[in-house]
Amino acid sequence: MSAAGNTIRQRLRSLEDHLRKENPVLVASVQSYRKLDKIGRTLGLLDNEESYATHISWWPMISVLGTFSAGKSTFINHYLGEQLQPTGNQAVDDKFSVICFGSEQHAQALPGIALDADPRFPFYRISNELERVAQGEGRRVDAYLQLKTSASEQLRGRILIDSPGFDADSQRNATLRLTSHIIDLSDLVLVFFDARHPEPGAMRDTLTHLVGHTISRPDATKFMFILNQMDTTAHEDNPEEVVGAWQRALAQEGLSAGRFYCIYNPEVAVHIEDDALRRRYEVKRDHDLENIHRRIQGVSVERAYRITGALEKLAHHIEEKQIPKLAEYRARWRRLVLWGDAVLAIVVLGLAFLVTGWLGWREGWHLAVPGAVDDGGMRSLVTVVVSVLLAGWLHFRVRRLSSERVLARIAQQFAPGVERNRLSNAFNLNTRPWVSLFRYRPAGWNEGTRRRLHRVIAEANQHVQILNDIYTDPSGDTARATAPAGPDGH
Ligand SMILES: Nc1nc2c(ncn2[C@@H]2O[C@H](COP(=O)(O)OP(=O)(O)OP(=O)(O)O)[C@@H](O)[C@H]2O)c(=O)[nH]1
Ligand SMILES: [Mg+2]
Repeated sequence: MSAAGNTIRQRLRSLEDHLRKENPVLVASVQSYRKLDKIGRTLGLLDNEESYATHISWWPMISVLGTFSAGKSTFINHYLGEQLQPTGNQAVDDKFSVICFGSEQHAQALPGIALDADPRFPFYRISNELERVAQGEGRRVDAYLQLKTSASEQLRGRILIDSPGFDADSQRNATLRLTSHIIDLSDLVLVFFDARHPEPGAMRDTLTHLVGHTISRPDATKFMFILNQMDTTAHEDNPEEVVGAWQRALAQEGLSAGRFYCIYNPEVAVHIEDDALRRRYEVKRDHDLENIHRRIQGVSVERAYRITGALEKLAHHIEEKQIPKLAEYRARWRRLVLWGDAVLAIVVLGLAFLVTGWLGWREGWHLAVPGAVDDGGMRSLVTVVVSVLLAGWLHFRVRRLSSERVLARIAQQFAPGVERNRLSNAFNLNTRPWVSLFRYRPAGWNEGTRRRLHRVIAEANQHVQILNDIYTDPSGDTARATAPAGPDGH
């Protein structure tokens, strides 16, 4: 196995070590992913330094997004029970902090490259992605991301992401790309707003990005919209109006019903003099905070099912989408080669016919010359050898050119990205010189491979059953504790 192959093997081993401590149920899933990797490599869909396991997030991920100084970092510190993130009234965070569990008592901060190079994190090779949207930014991954560890028990089995205050107008492309990547991978997204400025009217684009774009997503239920710093509204004549204004601003973006929460941080809140009012605020805050925390706790369960589901989906995708596509490309290639060969054969035979005729005519003329030597046998042998070599060379040229035509078609059908690369690589495996033109199934695909693939699907189903055994509870207690919070009015 190559050095790159060894690296990926080591990485999967460290993923397993990590899961053994964090969530042992998932170790078996890594083994199934390994089996799928082997199948992918046999088919040429995956190269040696790749693993399907590095394309998904193994962590339950909760991201905290929102406007400047809304209290994102303060909320995270409160949840962790430690002052991990800096907070303050000016813009504090200028990069994304990926916060994960580390058993050492002292929190550590590592540069973004630590995330870029480690497949256990959902930012593996993110620098390539950044480079694609903004040239030169891939090398500056440290300017966008950092990794922090905390020994807080609340973090066991999950990753939290703290983000810089979101302002779509001044945001660079790379930051927008990272925000979308984080939203895509997150199991839960908390979107923070500031009750001191409940209608971020000046920030229309920000609202569109954080609210408008989220509504039509298939995973829209993973967003929770939070109005923070509610304590600052207590002195207002009509505090309800603050919440009303906020909800109207969100409604303008299309979000009219859903998951609205109003909270504030007990540690930094301004004191509310009026006892009755304070109690009312506290009751509402505790109720909403409990909902949010419960949802964060439930994310580990959602993640376990997501990983198993992704394994099964990948296996089905190979058999139902990629194999038929490869068979189609092979058939197309074969047709192009046979047509090319046929046209060439006609041209070459025609030429041979003409040359032979001409030689025959000269021969006749030569024989007429007294003293001419009869070397016809030798010449025929040379002619045959040269013709065979020429025909072989031409045939392989035709194969090459035809395969380039098919690769161009793949590029037409698929946007640049993982799927296009996988199909192109697998197709290349099918056109190597020693692969027969008359093999109808894609290279590497046979009864044995099909059986191995079905075994992976069966294993994925077994994993789901194991998860059900662990997480379902006929009495309903666990279900209640992990169910997504329903629409929460005020
Ligand atoms: N009164 C009050 N102040 C709060 C609350 N939450 C946070 N703050 C204060 O608001 C300021 C901003 O808080 P941060 O946690 O730094 O806000 P952030 O959203 O992380 O800010 P950036 O990272 O700069 O975008 C700090 O001074 C906090 O002490 C709250 O619930 N009530
Ligand atoms: Mg912050």
